[in-house]
Amino acid sequence: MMNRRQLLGAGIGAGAMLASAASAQTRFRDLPEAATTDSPYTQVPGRPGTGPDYNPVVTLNGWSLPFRMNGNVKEFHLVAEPVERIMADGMIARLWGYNGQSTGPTLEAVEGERVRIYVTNRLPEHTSVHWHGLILPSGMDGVGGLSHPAIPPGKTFVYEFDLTKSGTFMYHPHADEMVQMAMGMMGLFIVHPRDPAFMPVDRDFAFLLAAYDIDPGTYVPRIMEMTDFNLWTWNSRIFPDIDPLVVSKGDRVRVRVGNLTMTNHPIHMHGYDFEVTGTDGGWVPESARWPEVSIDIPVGAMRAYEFDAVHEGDWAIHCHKSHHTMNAMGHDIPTFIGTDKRRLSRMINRHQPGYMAMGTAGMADMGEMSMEIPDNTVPMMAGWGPYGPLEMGGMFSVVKVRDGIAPDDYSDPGWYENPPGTQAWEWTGELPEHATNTSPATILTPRGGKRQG
Ligand SMILES: [Cu+2]
Repeated sequence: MMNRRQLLGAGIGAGAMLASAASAQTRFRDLPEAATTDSPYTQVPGRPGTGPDYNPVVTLNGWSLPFRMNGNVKEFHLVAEPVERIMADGMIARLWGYNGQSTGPTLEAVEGERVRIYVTNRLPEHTSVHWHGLILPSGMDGVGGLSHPAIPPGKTFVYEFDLTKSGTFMYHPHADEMVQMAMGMMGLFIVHPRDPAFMPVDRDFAFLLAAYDIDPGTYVPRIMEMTDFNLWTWNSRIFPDIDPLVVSKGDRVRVRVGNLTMTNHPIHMHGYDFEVTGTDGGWVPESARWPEVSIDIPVGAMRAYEFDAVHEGDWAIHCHKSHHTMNAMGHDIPTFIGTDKRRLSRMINRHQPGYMAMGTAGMADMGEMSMEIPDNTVPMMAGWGPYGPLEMGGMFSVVKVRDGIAPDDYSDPGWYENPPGTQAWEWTGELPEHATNTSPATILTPRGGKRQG
């Protein structure tokens, strides 16, 4: 069963594949066609029809860039340009990105291949592309002014190098870097192992952590912000509109997470322990792995972790910094917990009948009510589950593990139905007396002790 977004995603995914077929026909032209998409939905790539085989990565709310083989060289065409990104229903961001989207498309190739990447600059200023983590000639490293002159607006540069190792890498500008990354310019570069039997997985997910500061009612990020961001995204997408990670029970699953924000993000997944199997430096040998349930992704780094999907259910996956699972919010609000504002509310209501005192019993009411919000923003807490509001935003999604999902099926299976007797329930009987500890033997500093004297 596909919902609207997956139909859209699938449709445009098929379009991207047509574009790929079309680009194969133009292989003898000078410049490969630059595929583009306006879809913010996950587009599941098909297996490569040409070049060495690999099991493609599924980029959450993203896509993989079509390529063409030119002899033995795999050719891509990246276009740096202004884009509009639908971060969530009701929220558009005017960003800079690649080939129609921010974050940019994922590049996928195979260890040992030679790649030729055409980069066309349609930005109003110069740019460059740095290939984070890849081992390549100094002149291909993409640091504007150091490795080569920056790419002027309107010009196309070519990067060409051999992929000497497999792993998860990233690309981003190294020219006016602070501005261009704050505007959303980044993407993933996946190099698959030459040997398909090396660390195979059934499902291979990838996403980039990206943070923006976009005031409610506006569209362009405040590029000078250094710490106080208000939109914490996975691939420039926020909950409740980050697609779920759909998995069939028994699958071996890899999740690759890259961090191009300015702070660390402890990514926590419920229901499992897992092992970190890769960094942007390479694969982690089995003897050096240990079990985790959260993995901190440092700034400018990537981690890949793996698990066997043996536990059915709906399992939250999120950044464990609780402010990073919120959408646009102010941080300079006083705490009202424990304050009785009833009399104040009555007084204000005489002048402003709609006024409600909020926050006196926590802020969960924010998740349920539909307050009027400015144009082009999203509520701070959002998302409804089968049992009520999820009260989440930002960097949050759900790993959905179900029995018998077809290998290529990533469509949302709906909410998990917990088997009878396996769900927390309300107790309505007598409560046992709760334990207290008033024994003098266990009180280290007795009340009325000597200090008072
Ligand atoms: Cu975070």
